Amino acid sequence: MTTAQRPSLDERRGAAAERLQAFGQQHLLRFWDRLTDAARSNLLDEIEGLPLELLQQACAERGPEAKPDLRDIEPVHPIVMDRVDAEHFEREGSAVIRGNRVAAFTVAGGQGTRLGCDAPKGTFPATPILRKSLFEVFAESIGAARARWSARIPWLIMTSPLNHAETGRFLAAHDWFGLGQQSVHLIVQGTLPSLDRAGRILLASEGSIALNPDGHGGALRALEQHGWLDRLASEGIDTLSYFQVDNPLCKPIDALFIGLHHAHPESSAEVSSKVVAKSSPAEKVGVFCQRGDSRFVMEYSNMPQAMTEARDGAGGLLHRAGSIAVHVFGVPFLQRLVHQGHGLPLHRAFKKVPCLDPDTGTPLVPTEPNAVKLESFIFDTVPAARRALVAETTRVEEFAPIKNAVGDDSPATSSALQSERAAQWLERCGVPIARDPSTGRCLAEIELSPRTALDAASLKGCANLPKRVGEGERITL
Ligand code: UD2
Repeated sequence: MTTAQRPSLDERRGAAAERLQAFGQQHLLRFWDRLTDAARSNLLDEIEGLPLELLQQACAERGPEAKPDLRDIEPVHPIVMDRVDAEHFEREGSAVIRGNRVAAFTVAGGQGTRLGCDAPKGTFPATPILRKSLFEVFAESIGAARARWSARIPWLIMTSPLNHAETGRFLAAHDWFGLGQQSVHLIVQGTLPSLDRAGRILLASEGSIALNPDGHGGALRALEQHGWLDRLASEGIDTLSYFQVDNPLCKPIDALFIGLHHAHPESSAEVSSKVVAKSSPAEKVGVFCQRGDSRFVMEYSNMPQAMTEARDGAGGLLHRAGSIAVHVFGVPFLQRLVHQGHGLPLHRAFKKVPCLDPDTGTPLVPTEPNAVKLESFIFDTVPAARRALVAETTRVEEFAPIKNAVGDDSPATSSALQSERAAQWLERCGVPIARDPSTGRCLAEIELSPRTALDAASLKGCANLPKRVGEGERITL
C-alpha cells in the first residue's frame, strides 16, 4: 500500500472503535481527545495488533491452570542419559551437527523481575570468578561447538520489545563475542495485553496499552512471523537446540542429546526434552507427565499438593521428572504446528501491573496483584508431537539456573554448581580436589570456560591442567 492509500487517523479510529465495541474494550479510546496525532497513531498500532478473539476465548476458558485435568496421569519414565550407548548416539548427533543441520536458540525475552535485574538477563554476570555474562558463556560454548564439529551453527536469540534494543547494543559492544554478527540473529517476540479481573484490557498510560511479552511459547509465532521456520528449512537446518537464558551450565549444542533426538527408537525427532530428578517437592520446575501415549508438562504452580508430594514404592518422588527447559525441536514439527494453526493455550498469572484505573482513569501503582498477565508456554507443543522423547540428565552437569537474587537458584547457588561441575571434570582427569571431608563440598572456586572444554572427555586432552586444587584456591581454566 502506498502512503496515499493509507487510511486516515479518523478512518482507523472508526474501525478500531467498532472492533473494540464488539469485544467490550471501547474504554481504550477514552483519552483520544487528549492525545497528539503521533500518540493516536501509536495507540491505533497497538489496538490493531490486539488478538481480541483470542483474548475473549482465553477469558471464557479461564486457562489451563484454572482446573488442571488430573485424570489418568502417570509419571514419565525418562531415558537416562548416563545409561545409553553414549558412543553410538554421540556419533549420530555429531553427524547431524557436522551436516550443518543444527541451530542454537535461546529464549531471552523474559523480564528478570525476580532477580531484580533491569537489564536483559543475558547480560547478567554469571560465572564464579571472571563474572562473564550469560550471553558470553553461551557464545563461548557455541563458538567451541562450531570449531569442534566444523559447523556453522547459527545462534537465534528471542528478545522482547522491552529488551530487544539493549540486547543488540550489548552484543554489538562485545563484538558478538567473536561469533560474527551475521551468524547471531535477534528475533523479537510479540506481546499480549494485561487485563483486569473482569477481562478489560488495561492502559499503561492515556495513549498506550499495558503490554507484556507473550511468553516463551511466543517463540513459535515469532519464528514463523519473522520467516525463520522457512529460512531454517531452506538452509537445511532441521534441528533447533532450545534453551533458556538463565542457565549457564546448559549445553547449547549437545551431540548425545541431538543423537537421541534423531536416532533413539523412542523418538519421533519432533521434540525431545531434558529433565533432572526434582530435588524436593517444592522445587519450582514443571514436571513431565503422561496420559496414555501423550506426554505433557504440568507447571509446578498447577500441580495439586498431593500430586507434588506423592511418593513411589521406593520412597522417591513419584512425579520427579523436572523440566530444565532444554529441548530439541524438529523444524518440520514446528512448521507442521504452524501450518495446522496450532495455537498454544494462554496461561494466566495474577501480577502487579502499573496502569490506569479502568473505572476512573487515574494512575495506579499496585501493591497487590491487580491484573492478569497472559503467556503461552513452549512446552505446550509437546503433546502435539507424534512421540516426545524425555531424557534424564544430572543436575550438576546441566542445571544451575539464576532466577532469584538470593536463596535457591541464585547467583551464589549457580556459581557453586559451576565450580562443582568443573571440579568433577578435573577429578575425572585425575586431578585431586580439596573437599570438605564431612559434606564433600568442593573447597575451591573453579571457573572452566567452554572454550577450554565442552565436556569431561575433552578436558582430558587439555595441556596445563593443575596438578591438584587446594582449599581456598581460585582457578580459571
Ligand atoms: C521455567 C519453567 C519451569 C522450569 C524452569 C527451569 C515455565 C512456565 N516454567 O520456569 O517449569 O522448567 O524454567 O529453569 O516455563 N521468556 C521469554 N519470553 C517471555 C517469557 C519468558 O523469552 O515472554 C524466557 C525467559 O527469558 C527465560 C525463560 O523464558 O529464559 C523462562 O522464563 P521464566 O523465568 O518465566 O520461567 P521460570 O523460570 O519460572
